[in-house]
Amino acid sequence: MKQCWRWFGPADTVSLGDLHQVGVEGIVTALHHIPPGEVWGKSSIRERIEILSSQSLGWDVVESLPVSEDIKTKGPNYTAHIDAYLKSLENLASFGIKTVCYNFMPILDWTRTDLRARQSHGGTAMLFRLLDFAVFDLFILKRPGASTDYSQGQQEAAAEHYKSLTSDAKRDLQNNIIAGLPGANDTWTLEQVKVQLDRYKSIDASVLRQNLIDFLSAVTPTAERLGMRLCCHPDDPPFNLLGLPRVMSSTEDYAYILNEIDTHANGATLCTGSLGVASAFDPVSFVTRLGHRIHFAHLRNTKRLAGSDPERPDFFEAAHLEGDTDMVATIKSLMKEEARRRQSGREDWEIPMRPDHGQELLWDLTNNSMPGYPLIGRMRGLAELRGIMAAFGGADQHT
Ligand code: DNO
Repeated sequence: MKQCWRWFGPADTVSLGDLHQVGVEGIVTALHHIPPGEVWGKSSIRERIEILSSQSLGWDVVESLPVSEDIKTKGPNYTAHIDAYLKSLENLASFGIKTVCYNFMPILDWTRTDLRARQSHGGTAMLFRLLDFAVFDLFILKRPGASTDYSQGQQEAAAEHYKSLTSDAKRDLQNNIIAGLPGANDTWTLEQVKVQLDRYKSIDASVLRQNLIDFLSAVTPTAERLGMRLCCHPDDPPFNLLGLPRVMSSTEDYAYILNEIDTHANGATLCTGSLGVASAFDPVSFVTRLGHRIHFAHLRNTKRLAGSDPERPDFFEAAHLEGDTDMVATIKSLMKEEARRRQSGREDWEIPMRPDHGQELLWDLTNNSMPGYPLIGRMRGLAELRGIMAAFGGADQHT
């Protein structure tokens, strides 16, 4: 697998030059300053490529070319935003950039309630706790109808918990959830979330799934002609939040979408950390069933905690080899898939991966690292994942 690294552009706290010491082989980045729905112009793309190449690095994966809320909801700017998406794909392809990640989560991208939960080793990890989320939903956002999403017991526990929070803790919780974690398409205020929620009033899972299919029907012919690979990122966490539907939460969800739009240009980002929160998820069977359409892998581990709802478990981001996902088996199956691709002569045999997220460790704790994206924690993750890849001896071993 190609060992890539997510870099957020010139504002990133990690410098590109340092990545050589980490052993990074390729870069995952995006033009985060361009709002969803606008065209990524050639000069902006060229500028980013030049920054990377000045450090002898290339742009392997776009993460993400964001899909706007107007596309997800078929809002008034639908056609203009689809046209902009197509133009951005054309512009990226003109520089040879072929792999493009996106997600189809309504309003919120990845969601955590605590960005820095202290671990027994002294570092920190990110955490999702349904109780905290319920506090936000019921008492901070005060979403109409929210109570139907929580049992009587959960509502009472949330009310108690809310009373115990200081105003700083309430503000932090709100920011963690809606102010946008690194890489999220949008940052929202409470009022804006309410406006967005209104747009989803008549959108249930089947409508959202159809909107995803319509988006893919509109963009994959162009992607196919340009030899590009779109790869949808799963819902994180893989269950509904704020009463909104989520439609890319399981292997079945992927199988359905990949089958509906059955072209190589319509692929998957396998994110073990997102999908692995569901106890039913089996990464090896995901790779066995859908491996030929995996265009990008996020390798990360989560550990479920005893929460209040088995369908919406609490979890924290464990070290890369320590969570519920069997990372050794996952990497082995991905490397077998690479070997199959080589045998069949596929030019895109090598799957770009990145060590997704990391715990904050050592230097990270005092260096303002971005939530989920610290240097040392990710470096530890990459080193461990790389060790597994080396143990399997590269793709040649599997031919
Ligand atoms: C979080 C990321 C996500 C991901 C998007 C893809 O760390 O994995 O924000 O980039 O969902 O569009």
